[in-house]
Amino acid sequence: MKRIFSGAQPTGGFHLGNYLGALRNWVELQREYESFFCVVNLHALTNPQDPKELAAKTREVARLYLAAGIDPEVSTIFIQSDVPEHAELAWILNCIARVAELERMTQYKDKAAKQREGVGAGILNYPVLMAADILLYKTDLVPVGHDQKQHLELTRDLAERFNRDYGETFRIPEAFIPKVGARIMSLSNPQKKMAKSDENPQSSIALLDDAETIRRKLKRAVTDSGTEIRFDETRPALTNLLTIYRLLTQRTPQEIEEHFAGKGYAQLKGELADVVVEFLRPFQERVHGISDEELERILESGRERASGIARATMEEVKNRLGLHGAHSRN
Ligand code: AQP
Repeated sequence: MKRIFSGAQPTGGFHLGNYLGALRNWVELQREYESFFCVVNLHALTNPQDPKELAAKTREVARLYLAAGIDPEVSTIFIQSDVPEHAELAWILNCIARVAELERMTQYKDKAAKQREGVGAGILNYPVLMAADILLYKTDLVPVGHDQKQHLELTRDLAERFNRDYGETFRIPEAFIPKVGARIMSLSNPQKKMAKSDENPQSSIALLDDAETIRRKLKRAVTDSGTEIRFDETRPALTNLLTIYRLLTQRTPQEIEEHFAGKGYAQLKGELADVVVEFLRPFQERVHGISDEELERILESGRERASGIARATMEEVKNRLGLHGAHSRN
């Protein structure tokens, strides 16, 4: 069975973009692939975190995976820092990565531009840790949103470089980027993607937002000029709202345009709010229905399964590099 690996950071409010761009596809793919879904808490350290909040968010993201439909009987759910091989392989890959190629990453450039007091080295090295996450599991497919495309290309380059220099070790992974929903845009600025790190809470709908907040955010969402409700690339704010509506109702663009013919933005926003609230209600109930004990049991069994594979890959990598510890000489 081929493998998939993906993850999300336990930072900020997990939003509809994360669900529609990534999580939704994990749920669909999990029965066709041996699946590993990680809460990437080491990635979260690239920005300052409150330790208590980070620990709580890490559990919350694991709950969101389960509530979305990740089945722990068929998929492995685990926390990145529980498997130390992620950081170990990241160091090794850092030694074959070039500073110039990391500096070319658009996400690094965007984040570096925003830092006032010097950019943390972790922000530059972020995609190398992501490469380690993926390569440790000899992953075939990585279901992610569009923003991760460039990082996945870097992962492939690092794997190919390692294989060329030290012998065939890593599988070269492919990205799985959905045709629709790979880039859900901010509600307050349709030129920017919906992001957890956005300082404006109005810009995204968090999966744990209550009904009133969702209605208010959608009511205030920016729109474009023009009145006709139709999918139109020249009207990105409207198209973003329609794309969310499309994915949650599973109706075709034609059906949606017919449905909204002669109606205005207020009607669209109101109906979209109903759809989002109805979608999130059972989802939120499931999040709160998972007991702490059950969650810990799932994460522990995930840690064990992930560790077994990660350890075997690291053994192979160390052998390739001549890093033999005392135990491996016996
Ligand atoms: N707007 C989006 N539309 C579609 N997919 C998205 N993803 C993120 N934003 C969108 C995908 O969600 C997965 C988890 O990504 P993440 O944890 O990095 O979330 P984020 O919202 O991107 O978080 P941040 O804190 O705002 O991080 P930065 O600033 O690093 O982007 C991924 O598969 C991602 O593609």
